[in-house]
Amino acid sequence: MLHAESIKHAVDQQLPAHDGFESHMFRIGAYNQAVGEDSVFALPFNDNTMALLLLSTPDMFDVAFRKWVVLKTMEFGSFDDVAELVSSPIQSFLEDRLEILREKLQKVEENFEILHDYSMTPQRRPKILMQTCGHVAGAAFYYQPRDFQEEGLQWPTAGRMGPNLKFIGLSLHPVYGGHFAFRSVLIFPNVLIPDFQESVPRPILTDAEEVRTALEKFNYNWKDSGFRDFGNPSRRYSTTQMEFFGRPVAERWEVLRPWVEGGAKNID
Ligand code: B12
Repeated sequence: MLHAESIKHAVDQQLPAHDGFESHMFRIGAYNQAVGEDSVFALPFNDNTMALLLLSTPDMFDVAFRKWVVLKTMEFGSFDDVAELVSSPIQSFLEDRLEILREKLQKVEENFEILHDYSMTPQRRPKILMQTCGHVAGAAFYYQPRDFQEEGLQWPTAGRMGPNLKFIGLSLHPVYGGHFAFRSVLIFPNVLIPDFQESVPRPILTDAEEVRTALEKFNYNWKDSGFRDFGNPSRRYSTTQMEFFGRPVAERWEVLRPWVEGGAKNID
């Protein structure tokens, strides 16, 4: 366990809370049990294998990413040049941070794999289900639609989601409500933690009707970010951040222009 703690410590030093990161430990077996041992989502590691779930809180965007955008603008010469050359800014920012983490981690534990929220198999299936990881690691309570269906209640209403979209579940964080995102999972195949007991996630909402409303907001109106406010979060995304994540990818850079061109009055 000492080795596992020192790995977590190294990760938390590279991705600290003041830069908007959190890490949560769990055993792969706890995840596999939740998704189903025989499910296509089960991960091929020993049950006792150590894993660390990384998530981002409001400060990742509003503090760390913002600094990165300013530095990149200086490096490339202008905001327009960065916007043209970097097509996925959040992904690039995270890759930069994870690259540094990778180097530092080598000194503590050489063997590890990283899966991201966007990692897909060749069949376009997610390699890992982040909301399930969040729940089993005790980081955020995962509200699944099927747990809130009741007899005689036709819910969710059929046909309201777009083509090929499912009515999906929502995770809520005890401090940030929906103002956070899952990012990556680090898996350490050589580190076994059989005695580790995952934290139990704290239920955030108690009323089933409120859960259904939160899930509807998340599935039907996610662009206005209203779903993020369920559970009375004590820290929230800035207006810039909500606007950024509510826009299509191609329009996102424009939201950031005031950070480098607008001066202090545009900072929220
Ligand atoms: C595919 C996907 C999409 C697709 C399709 C969405 C759809 N509506 O159909 C697209 C690209 C459109 C999309 C859009 C968005 N997404 Co999306 N998406 C995903 C992704 C990659 C996979 C989800 C998935 O397919 N799950 C598969 C199903 C089968 O999983 P499941 O229902 O949970 O089933 C498992 C559990 O039930 C488990 N299980 C069984 N029993 C038990 C018991 C317990 C106790 C537990 C814990 C588990 C468990 O076993 C099942 C599998 O065998 C995840 C990231 C990830 N890698 O997980 C993000 C994710 C779900 N999306 C997220 C978000 C925020 C969004 C957007 C709002 C993003 C945006 N700003 O653009 C939008 C709109 C969301 C919406 N409501 O539609 C967040 C949700 C965060 C949260 N707080 O919950 C995630 C987690 C990404 C992240 N980085 O945080 N998304």
